[in-house]
This record gives sequence, C-alpha cells and structure tokens, in this order.
Amino acid sequence: MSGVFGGTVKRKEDPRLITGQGTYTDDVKLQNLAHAAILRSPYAHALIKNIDVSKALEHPSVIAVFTGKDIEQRVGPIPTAWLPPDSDIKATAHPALALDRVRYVGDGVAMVVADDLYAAKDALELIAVEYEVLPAVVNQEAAMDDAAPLVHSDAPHNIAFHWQAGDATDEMFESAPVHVSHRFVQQRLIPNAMEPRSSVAQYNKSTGSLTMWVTTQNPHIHRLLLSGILGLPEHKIRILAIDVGGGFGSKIACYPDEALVGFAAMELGIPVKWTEERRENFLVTTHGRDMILDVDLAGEKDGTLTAIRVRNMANMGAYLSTAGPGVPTILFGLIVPGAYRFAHAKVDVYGVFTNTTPTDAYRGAGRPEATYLLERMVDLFAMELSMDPVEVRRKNLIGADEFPYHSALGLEYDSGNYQQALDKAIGMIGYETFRKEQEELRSQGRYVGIGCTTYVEICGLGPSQVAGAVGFQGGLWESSTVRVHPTGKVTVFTGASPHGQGEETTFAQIVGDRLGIPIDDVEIVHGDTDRIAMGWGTYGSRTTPVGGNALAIAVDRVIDKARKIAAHMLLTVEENVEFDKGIFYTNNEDGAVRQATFQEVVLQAYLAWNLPSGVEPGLEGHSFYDPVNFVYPFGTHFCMVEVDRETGEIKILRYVAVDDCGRVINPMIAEGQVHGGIAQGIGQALWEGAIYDDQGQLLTGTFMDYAMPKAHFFPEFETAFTETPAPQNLLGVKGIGETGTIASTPTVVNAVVDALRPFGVRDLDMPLTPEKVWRAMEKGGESA
Ligand code: MCN
Repeated sequence: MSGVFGGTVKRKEDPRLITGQGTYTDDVKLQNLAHAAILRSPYAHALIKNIDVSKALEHPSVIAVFTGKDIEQRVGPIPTAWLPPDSDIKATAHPALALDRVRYVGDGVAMVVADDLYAAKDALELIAVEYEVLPAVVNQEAAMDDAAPLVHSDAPHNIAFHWQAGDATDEMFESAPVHVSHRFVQQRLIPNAMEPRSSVAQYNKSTGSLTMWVTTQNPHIHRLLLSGILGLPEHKIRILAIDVGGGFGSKIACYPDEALVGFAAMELGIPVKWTEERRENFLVTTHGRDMILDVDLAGEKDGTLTAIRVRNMANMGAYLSTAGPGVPTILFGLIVPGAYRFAHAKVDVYGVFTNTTPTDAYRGAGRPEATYLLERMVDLFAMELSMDPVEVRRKNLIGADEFPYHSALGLEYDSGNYQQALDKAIGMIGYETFRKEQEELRSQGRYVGIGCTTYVEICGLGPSQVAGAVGFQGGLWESSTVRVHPTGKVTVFTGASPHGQGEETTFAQIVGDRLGIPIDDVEIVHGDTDRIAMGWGTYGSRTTPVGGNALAIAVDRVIDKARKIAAHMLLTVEENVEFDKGIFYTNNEDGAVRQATFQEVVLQAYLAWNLPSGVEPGLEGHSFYDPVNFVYPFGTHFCMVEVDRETGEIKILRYVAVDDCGRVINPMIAEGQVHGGIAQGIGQALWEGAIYDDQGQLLTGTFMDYAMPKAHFFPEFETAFTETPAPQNLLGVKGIGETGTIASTPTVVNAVVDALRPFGVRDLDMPLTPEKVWRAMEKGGESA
C-alpha cells in the first residue's frame, strides 16, 4: 500500500534537499549582517594573565571585540540540563568566554564582530593573550588520581558525579561457577554532521525581541536555556531551526557560541552570524563515547548468565554539556543487562572532568557503549565455556511470553520477540553453513569470522516522570497541533525537530492514514518556536514514538469533532457515524447509506451555517502527549568478515540486520535509518577515534587524521524487520534512528575476534586498524 501508514513513500523533503533548494542557517542573509569569529585557546589548561584587544579594535572592519570579562555580567554561564540525583554532581559554571582560566583546546577566549567574515578571522590574530600554561589531564582514569591537576577546583579528583544503580554484590561474582572480567575502552568519537553548526541573531530594539536561526535538534530547549543565559524573557525569543544538515546528537547542546551571537546582536543592534569551520567542528562541537569500562560477568557452567557488574569511568571533558551527564547514567547504565534474563546487575558511573572537549550524545548515546560491553562479554563467556556464542544468546534471551519484563535494573521492557528476530537473522546469514565453511577456509589459511549481536534498546525518550526522577531538568512529552483548513488540507505543527530523519514524510503518512487524505495535502511544520507552542525536540529516537503519537492523538481529536458535525449533516447521532478512508457514513434502518466526505465536513466546520448546538466553528486538534513508558526496539545483527593475514586488513563480506521497531510507518525510511546507523557503528569499530596528546592537543582534528567511513567501504547491507507492536502507544511504534549504530559496533568486533581465534586473540581495542590486527596475529602466531 502506498502513501499511508506502512507504505514505502519517497521522502517529501528530498527534492528540496537534493536539488540545492534547502535553506540552512548559513544561507540566512540579512541587511547589515555582521560576522563573528571566536578566538580559541591553543592550550588545554592555562591561566589567562592578560588579553590585549587594542590592535584588533584598530582593524577597519572590526565592529567590536568582547572578552570573558566584558560579558561576565551580561551573559550567564552555559548550564547543563541533566543533574543525576544522589550523585553529588559538581555542575561547575561554564562561562561563554573563559574568564581567568582555559580548560581545553578550543575554549573560547574572545569574540570579534566585523562587517566581513574574513576581517573577523584576520582580527583574531591581532588579539594578544598572555597565558600561563598549566599541566593538563586528558585521560579520565589518570584524572581521578591524587596527583592529577584539577580541572575545576571544586571537583576533588576531577569527579563531576558518581551515580549508581543495581544490587549485584561482590559475592555473586566471587562465588559464581563462571566469572569473566574484562576492561573495554570506548574510544572518543567526533560527530561530523554534513552541515557544521551555525547561528544568526537579529535583535529588534523597539520590541525587545530576539530572533535566532540555530542549527539545533531542539529549538524550544534552546529558547529556554538562552532565555536564562541572556536574561531575556522566553516569549521575546524566537528560535528557528530551518533545514538542519544532520546532528547525530551533536546539535542537542546549547553552546557558548550561540549565546555569544545572541548577545552580540542585542548589544550592537545589528544582525550577527557565526558559522563553524570544519576544524572548529572537530575541536569544540561536543564529542561522543570515551568511557573506560571494567566489567564482570557471572554465570553457570551450562551457559546461564546470572549477574553483570560495570564500573564506568566516563570522560565528560572540561565542562558538563547540556545532556552530557545523561549519557553515561540513564542512557548507558539502565540498559546494561540488555536482552538477557540477568537476575542481578550493578552499575557504577564516575563522570570525570578532563582538559578535553566536553562530551555529550552521539548517535545511540550510552546504549552503544552498554551493548558493546555486553555483547563482547557474552562472546568472552562463550569462549570461556567453549560454547557457540549464538547458543549462549538463545539460552539467555528473554522469552516472548515474559513481557512486560522487569529488568534487573528496574526497567519495564514493553514487548519483544527476541527469538524470532534471532531466527530470522540466522536464516538470512546461513549461520550453520558458514560455520562449516569457516573450518574449511581456515584449513586453507583464510581467516574468516562471524559475529552476532542480540540487542534491546531503550528509546522514545521518555516519560517525563522518569526523566525527572533521573535528573533531566525538563519534560519529555511532545506537542502536536493539527490545523485543518477549509478545503481539507492540513498543516501539522510538531514540537519535534527532525534534521534528516524524514518525518516530513512519515508524519504526513500518519495524518494521511487516519484522515484518508493524500499525503501531499499535509504539511509538517517544525523548528520554529513562534509557530509551535512547545516541544522537546529530536533525539533518543523519540520523534516517532512520542511526537508521532502526539500527532495521532491530535488527529483523532479532529476526527472526534468532525464526527459530531458529520452526524448533524447526516441527520443522525454521533454514535451512528463511522469514519473510514476519508468518508463519514451512517447506515439507515432501510439499509441505505448516507455519507459525507471529510472535505465536505471540514467545509461545514468553517462555513458554520449548520453546526450542531454547542459545537464551535473551525477544525483543529491539539495534544500534549506524555508517554507512560519508554519503548524498547530490539533485533539481531550478523556480520561476516575476512582478515588478510599479510596486511591485517578487514574485509566485510556480509552484513545482515534484523530490527524490530514495532509497526513500521515507512519501510524505506526505516531501512535508510538502519543503513546510516550501521555505517556509523562500523565507523567506530574499524576506523574512527579521537586522539589527544598528553598536553591535551587534539591530534585528529581534520579528515586527514580522523577516518570517516565512506560508502564504498561497505557491502550492501541486508536488512529486514520483524514487527512486534509497541503495546503502550496508540500507533504501536518504537524508534529506529539508533538501532544500527547500537548493534553494529559489537557485531563487527565479534566477527573480527572470531576470525582471529586461531591466533588466540580474545579481544582488541577499537578501532581495529590493520596495524593493530596484524600485530595481534604476529603476537599470537599461527599456532597460538
Ligand atoms: N520510522 C518509521 N517507523 C518506525 C519508527 C521510525 O517509519 N516504527 C521513521 C520515522 O518516522 C523517521 C525515522 O524513521 O522518519 C526515524 O525516526 P525515529 O526512530 O523516531 O528517530 P528520530 O526521528 O527521533 O531521530 C533521532 C535519531 C537519532 S537519536 C540520531 S542521533 C540520528 C538519527 O535519528 N541522527 C540523524 N538519524 C539521523 N538521520 C539523519 N539523516 N541525520 C541525523 O542527524
């Protein structure tokens, strides 16, 4: 079926985006637009002894130069929005421009505003800053050491917070028949959305209102935070997220740069634009992952898993970013037991300050890290018992009849059929056949391997009550307004803020399906705080399960009102009126059918000549939907690889993904999300990794040193869905935006380690570069 729920429909937004008709923030052109550039610290840790801006001010194109001291009283600190409870959190102030100390390379020191972009950048070189360089610390474990320099004097041992969950005790591991321990390092990753960050601000002095175009995933959160930072009432700020070229979590945070642009426009009374260079994107846009994970797994000799324990040292960087503390706590910690029937679990998380770029969400945010350690541990456990890793998984997966399932860490998994997804993936990859071929190929000196991941994800953020209980300083519901125009065309206003995911199409499908109208008659408006009352944005694969259901409820409210009007038109009572495929109808006692089209009823609502008593004119539905639970997508991924004995190069032979996101609205879009996610997850497994030297200099600050995956690195992904409806929401949907990233990283690493088994290799730290793999083979030797 095409065009409605469940149908493959081409993305409505694509003709605009792929023919260069998209409008991005940097495309915004205003009269008298000035340009801002930001002077950034070249040191990871230093005292600022003096800043001399006089020469920069002499530059003929320079309009103003601001330092931290200049704006201290006018621009408030950049806050974090996540304060994990009972964690003794040190949410130390993050000034928009450094005051007397810089804490990472890239920390803002001064801002130049000039009438020309290049002049602004030239003038940065005219600012003389006198620094006293201090020792820096970049590794979180080293930062917790007694002797480590302190990033913030009020955070002893550089511990920003300590958060715990679960009840597993030492004894459970010490006395377990099988006990496997291992340390995993989740390397730091640098999100690289196609469009770098940008903001433009325009202040109207006569009305006291500030309009800002911002590359953000959550315009209303930006409005809320900027209102506090700039001391401007919220209703005087309009945030516009027009076309946003990807975010992957890195455009959630409210950054100092945006506050500075807003301030400059207010202060100078002229519009100001700032756009990040790619180099700045590497340096100051929030990074992802960077966790050191010490894991213990306990089980029985028959392969039953009983308890899991993790100590996570999470590198938070120099400041706590907007959602930063949420990543290693709720998003990571609570899903550690995964898809398995663990009786006990324990998670200890230390959020640690270092002299590095702040970390925040990066696609999957916490869940890839949890899934990685778990799926690697399951393979190590299977290795310990000489069991087939797939069999260990099958034995421990939560059964389809056990839902709703209460996990060892207190979550209620909504629905699942994990075995079905596993069986489907096994069938697609041909697991048994491969195992036989593997033996044969190994005897010929060819090193092929297969890896598996059976995952469950927590997403659809989320019930506001839970969000509040775990420290999020906001709600996580979503709003929707459905405005039906007199001709039956529809405009939807959603508080979600998609930036590449395709909801202009899938949300139109939800409306088209329910109202029985073509999706071309539906326009989705998002990313404008003046047109949309409130919303919490797009991240955590929440847009469909939360925003989509808010929309469905609002549409149903439209239908409810329209049904009253239709009943009046059809000379019957509301209860006798059915609505199907855009037609209201009633069955007469004589068997005749009377009917009115949706459009006829809508017109009546506006003409208002003949409305039932008590029914107001017009047709609009609103909803503020707060979900009762998260949603829990799941699935099984398999990967086959071959490792070149001579070079250590890894070739991905096949990749199979079976995912379950409940009812699928648009299979093509969902598949596209899985593809993108897999590519990003494999990027972490094989190529990507940020490296700092001991002084805190980022050594991987360009695409020359930071390897981004490219399409030709991958085989064609073989994808499929199973559909287990989400039982707690109207549409039966779960999120799909992150599943690929979550599942693919351990899948590939498991496959490579499997290929290297003849060399006695148990584990390798990511990224699995050819050199690392080759050395492992050399060290292990053929006979190991
Ligand atoms: N969908 C569907 N059926 C479902 C679930 C989803 O057809 N059962 C569709 C949706 O309607 C939407 C898409 O799949 O068109 C993704 O929806 P959803 O899972 O709700 O995820 P979000 O829209 O909330 O997107 C967030 C998610 C995250 S967290 C990151 S990070 C990410 C991602 O999506 N960043 C992206 N995908 C991205 N894709 C692009 N192009 N750019 C990014 O920055």
